[in-house]
Amino acid sequence: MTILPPERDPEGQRPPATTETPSRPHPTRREFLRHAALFTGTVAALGGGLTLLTRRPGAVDTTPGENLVWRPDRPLGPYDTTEAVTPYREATTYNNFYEFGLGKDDPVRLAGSLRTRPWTVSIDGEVRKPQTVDLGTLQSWFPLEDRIYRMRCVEGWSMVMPWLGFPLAALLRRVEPTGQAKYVQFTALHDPEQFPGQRSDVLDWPYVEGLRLDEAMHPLTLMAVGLQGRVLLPQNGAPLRLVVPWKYGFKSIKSVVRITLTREQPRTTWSAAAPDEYGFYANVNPAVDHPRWSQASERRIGELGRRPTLPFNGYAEEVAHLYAGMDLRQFF
Ligand SMILES: Nc1nc2c(c(=O)[nH]1)N[C@H]1C(S)=C(S)[C@@H](COP(=O)(O)O)O[C@H]1N2
Ligand SMILES: [Mo]
Repeated sequence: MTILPPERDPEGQRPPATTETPSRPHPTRREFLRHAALFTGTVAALGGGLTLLTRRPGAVDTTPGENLVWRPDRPLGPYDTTEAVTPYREATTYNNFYEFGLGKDDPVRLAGSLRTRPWTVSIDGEVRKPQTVDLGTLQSWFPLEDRIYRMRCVEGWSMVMPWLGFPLAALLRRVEPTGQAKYVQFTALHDPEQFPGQRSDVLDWPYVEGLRLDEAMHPLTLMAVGLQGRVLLPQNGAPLRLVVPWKYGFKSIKSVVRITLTREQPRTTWSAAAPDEYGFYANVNPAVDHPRWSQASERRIGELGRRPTLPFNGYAEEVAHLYAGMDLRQFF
């Protein structure tokens, strides 16, 4: 398979990350949000060449991530998309992970500073069996499943990601939510030694996200430990990240260290940072524009041009019932 070099900043005409000198004062949150508006949006179609996408990534090599047990030729499951998988190189070099910085290539450049082993995850709050477990132990509880999902960033680009992971529902059942549990909060690692981006205050660290319990229990909701047959790389949220494919990408929190079941709707990083722009639900909805840009279409990384965005990112049949009677326009 031919893999073209990663596109440089296809979403905007931001200068290369090297011009962001560390001596520059940290942008305030307002500045950052304004910048984000400039970086995203209209010039998407200029990026990229025509990348030849294969239906299946084919042979799995062992670098840079270790192999996981993966069967690229397995029959497709009910939740898999048959759309072309985004080349591994693109999926691992064009990332949003503000703990490493704001640039799309900051995560891959700086990923070496994250130590993903040993790693422990605490599960607490409204559960009968709260516990803190080593990731290896946690993983040994569940068989890994292979899911090929669409991923749609609120910035207007998307990818197709073959994840390896286990349903969050399996983990939640194991810790036995109490009758009071209504929501799940996820917390990412907070360690400025390992995450250079946390030395600036562009966001309130740690990054936190949340789901309603029924969303968390939905079979589509995955805790991923691998991507395209390899152990998850730091830039994709190693060693454990949430994947909620019908919601904008920012809900799929990376490098999770804590899962807390709560009675009240938990705080989430982006809705707290800009409540007029990002909501708790954040379901992909082409009919509701972000205040500063349209959500009607998206650019699939590796493709030319734009394609229409689908309600619930194409998973309406699976998840629309979760929101029956709710005002879909509130979702920002
Ligand atoms: N902890 C953490 N998780 C995060 C982010 C982040 O900055 N920090 N960015 C989010 C956003 S905006 C997107 S689009 C996806 C990107 O996932 P990917 O880089 O694996 O494609 O991760 C999400 N998870
Ligand atoms: Mo995103």
